Amino acid sequence: MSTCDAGCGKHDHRSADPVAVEMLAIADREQYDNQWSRYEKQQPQCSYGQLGTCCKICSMGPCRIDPFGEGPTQGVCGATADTIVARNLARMAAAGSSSHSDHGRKAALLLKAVATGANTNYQLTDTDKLVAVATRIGIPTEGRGFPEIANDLADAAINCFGKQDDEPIIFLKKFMPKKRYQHLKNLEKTLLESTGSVIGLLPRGIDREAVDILHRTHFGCDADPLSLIAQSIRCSLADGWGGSMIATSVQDILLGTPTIKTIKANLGVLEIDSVNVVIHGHEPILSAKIVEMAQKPEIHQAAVVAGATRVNIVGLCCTGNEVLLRQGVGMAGNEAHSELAIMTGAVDAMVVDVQCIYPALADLASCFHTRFITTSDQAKIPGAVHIQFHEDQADAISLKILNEAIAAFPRRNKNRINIPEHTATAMVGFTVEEILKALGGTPKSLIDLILNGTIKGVAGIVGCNNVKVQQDLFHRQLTAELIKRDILVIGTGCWAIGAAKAGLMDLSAQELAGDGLKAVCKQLGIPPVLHMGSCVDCSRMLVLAGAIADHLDLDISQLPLVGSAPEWTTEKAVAIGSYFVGSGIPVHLWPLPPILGSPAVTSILTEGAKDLLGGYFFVEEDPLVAADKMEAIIMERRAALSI
Ligand code: BF8
Repeated sequence: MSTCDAGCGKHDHRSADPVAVEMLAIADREQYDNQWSRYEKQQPQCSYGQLGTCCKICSMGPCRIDPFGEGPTQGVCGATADTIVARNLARMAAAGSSSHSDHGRKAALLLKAVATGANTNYQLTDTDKLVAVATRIGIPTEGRGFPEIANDLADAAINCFGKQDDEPIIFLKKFMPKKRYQHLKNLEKTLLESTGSVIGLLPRGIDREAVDILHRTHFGCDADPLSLIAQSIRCSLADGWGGSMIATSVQDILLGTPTIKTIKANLGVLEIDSVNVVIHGHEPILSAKIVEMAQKPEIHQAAVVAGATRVNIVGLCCTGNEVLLRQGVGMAGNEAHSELAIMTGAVDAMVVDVQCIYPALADLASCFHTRFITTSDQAKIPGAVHIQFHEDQADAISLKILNEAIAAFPRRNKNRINIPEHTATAMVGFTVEEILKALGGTPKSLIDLILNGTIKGVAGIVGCNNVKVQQDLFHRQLTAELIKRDILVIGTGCWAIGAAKAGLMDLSAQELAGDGLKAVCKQLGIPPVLHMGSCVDCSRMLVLAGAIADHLDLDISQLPLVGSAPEWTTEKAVAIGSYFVGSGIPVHLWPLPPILGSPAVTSILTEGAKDLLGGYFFVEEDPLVAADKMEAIIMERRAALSI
């Protein structure tokens, strides 16, 4: 499987990244199992699953509905394709929201421990952000000490997870722009009047909305697609404006708010003479500490004694994004690079926390000297070395992990080392704070540029890699096409890593932008594609959208903003897409979500949502056509605002 389907022999249809192609040639030669080879063995994949019409919620099933009318039209209990698809989608949103939010919970609990002095391994690093977030939430700050403020903020955040009253969670209430909040409140009222039933959209509790989905999708409960989708949106809003917002805000307070910096991206960040430690997963509470501890003289000394020049920490996926933005750590790659990194033979340890970690990494690591180290009781993988992480022993555990990596270094097989040379340069760290700083402190100049048409609008992109799409191809083509059309592109996650690897975050990418965007980027000294962080940092995009909306006294659904999740893979991406839609932003998706087996669900998400929420989903396979559609949405919104 080394050339394209058309047999042109010129490119590898598995990846658009030449570095990955180089590694895949080695994988083919050495017959290393990988996601592409396993995908091939899975063919043909189940079409009921692809359409979303398989139900295995009770033991009378599994039941399946053929949407083309061949066979039964209901499951044993009478569930239709519409019910089954809506329930499956709701469960995806619940799982995705729970992953982000549980991450946020851990950050909030750590903030509490630091504030009370129970944890001395971490500090209140960004007290400006602490005061800013506390003020926004309505916590008094005047004349109070930082630990006291942090304690109240931690309590407010923790309360968002477990409170039992019906009031919307405080983070959403205070961060969501006024008009959007009011719109959702009014919509709840209108839906109650028109349907006679309660259809809630504003989340009451982060945990509660996920549990609500597990309850209502249990055998014999909610069968109504509209009600199920509304709850999916509500649960996802609890993620975006709650769990993820808490994760981002608290991590900034504890670890520092990222600032603009220039880094290197791709497998070339691995160093032949260094102890290479790849940190992979999502929660920077551990990975940021590993980066910090790697600077200790005793660690450097131990590496030298083992025969290495130094310890070189590099990132993968979203925990990589976190330390990339805060600590300037090189980025080895996105999701589809995780196996390729180990195949270089130069990774001495891969240290993982939670989410997006292939269990296959344990087997692959065992073919090399690589120590594959799991650290979370929530992500244990057979075959891995498990070193349990405890926040209150973070320094000591990080040192232990680093010493494992150093011990592995002398066991490298030099004949099996293949580090691709290439890296791209990327300017990263565009938090809302940094964007506003570059623009003179307020969103006004960005708004003026949008109003006068120099920038047509803003596209927020998030996304993974998905073996069904040529790695990074959609990310590269869509992004390049949007900036060419004077659309500023911001985003997070594995999309951001793909864009960085492609050089789209280098200053030289200014030349690829349309005249208006190019001039702005040159004047500000920034690239036309802005890295805002990890997937929980999609909350930064919400804050930016909210700042623009409030400044103009408009609803987000009126702004020339559009979202995309190309190459999406995970349930977390379903949650992100859903909270964008619930926040009033249309979202492009590729590959197809598992909803097409239900005409009702498809119609609600692609059409009904537009009328009710302003945001909606659309699918498009071709990156250039996707760019056309995204531009058309921006132009439609501009026209409605007469700009
Ligand atoms: O957290 S690491 S594969 S899920 S994009 Fe996608 Fe990448 Fe996972 Fe979002 Ni981030």
